[in-house]
Amino acid sequence: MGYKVAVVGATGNVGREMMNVLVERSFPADEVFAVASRRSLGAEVSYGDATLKCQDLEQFDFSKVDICLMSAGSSVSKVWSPKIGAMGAVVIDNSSCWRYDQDVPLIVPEVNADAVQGFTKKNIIANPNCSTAQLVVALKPLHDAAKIKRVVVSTYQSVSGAGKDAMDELWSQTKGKYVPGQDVEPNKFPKQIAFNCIPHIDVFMEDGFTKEEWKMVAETKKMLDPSIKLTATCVRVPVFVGHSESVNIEFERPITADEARDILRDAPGVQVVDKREPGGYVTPVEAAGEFDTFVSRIREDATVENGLAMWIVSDNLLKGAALNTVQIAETLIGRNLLKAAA
Ligand code: 11C
Repeated sequence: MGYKVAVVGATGNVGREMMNVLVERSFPADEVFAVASRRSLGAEVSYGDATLKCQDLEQFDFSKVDICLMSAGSSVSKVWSPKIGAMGAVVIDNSSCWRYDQDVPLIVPEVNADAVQGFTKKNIIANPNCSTAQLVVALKPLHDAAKIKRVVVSTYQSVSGAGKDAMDELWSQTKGKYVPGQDVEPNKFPKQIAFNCIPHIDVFMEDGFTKEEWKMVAETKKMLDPSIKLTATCVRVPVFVGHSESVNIEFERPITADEARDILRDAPGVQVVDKREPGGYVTPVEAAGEFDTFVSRIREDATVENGLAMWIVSDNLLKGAALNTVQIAETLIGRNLLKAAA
């Protein structure tokens, strides 16, 4: 017997990808429900060959589902995840609302699958921020091998991380640059995104870092090791899908670029593409639509002791969101932690 699954926020970028990933991975679902706010009532989303009509979040009976994949933003999750959890469904939430709650596990299955057991306190499991998910997938096997002391990361994040309207803004603003009188003013972004880069994602914090940068620190510590020091600069770039990261890592023990390449080749969820020639690396265009995280440009960084530099790219809507959420559900099933309702 399979599971009954609700996807909340089904009409968003991530919600639609959740539907696709459930199908692509042959998730053992008997029934899948598309749920969204009243605004999207009646909207249709694809689930394989089927078309599902969105049901109203306020009216939906969550007691009939086993798992709720939630991608409706923090304010919706704050109200609804505890209610849905109390009705017996396990909520796997893609927002930042529950990630830092000590009673809620924050999970990337390749990194800390064992921590998933802690979900029973609230019946909620958190999915990390997209830029952290792809980073820790690559850091974990290297940390196991040579113990990471410090990480310096600069991100090049695609506009899909900011939602469908943000993708539309990049598209129309880019076209508008070529058509006299059709200039599109910044709206979703604080500055022009077409043909530009913006060193600002999420809100500013008191210390001058942005919340996106803070999330990378807090989430890496929670999932991988609180002793790791990490500093981030997060930048929005005019790319539709796929986040890229330039990463410098300082280890406690020596590790060569060749050793790191071999370790990463064996790591789950990672592909190494690292030919030292033109095009011998992965860019976001190639990573889009792929489940794996790609690591390229691995080299020794002689400016610090035991240093490595690398380039990490992944589909932010997949490993950074929908795929990881479904993998968490698969982890629960694989460990017999999820019971299908009769
Ligand atoms: C972005 N990383 O690219 C963000 C999107 O905390 O889940 C995801 C925000 C989050 O804008």
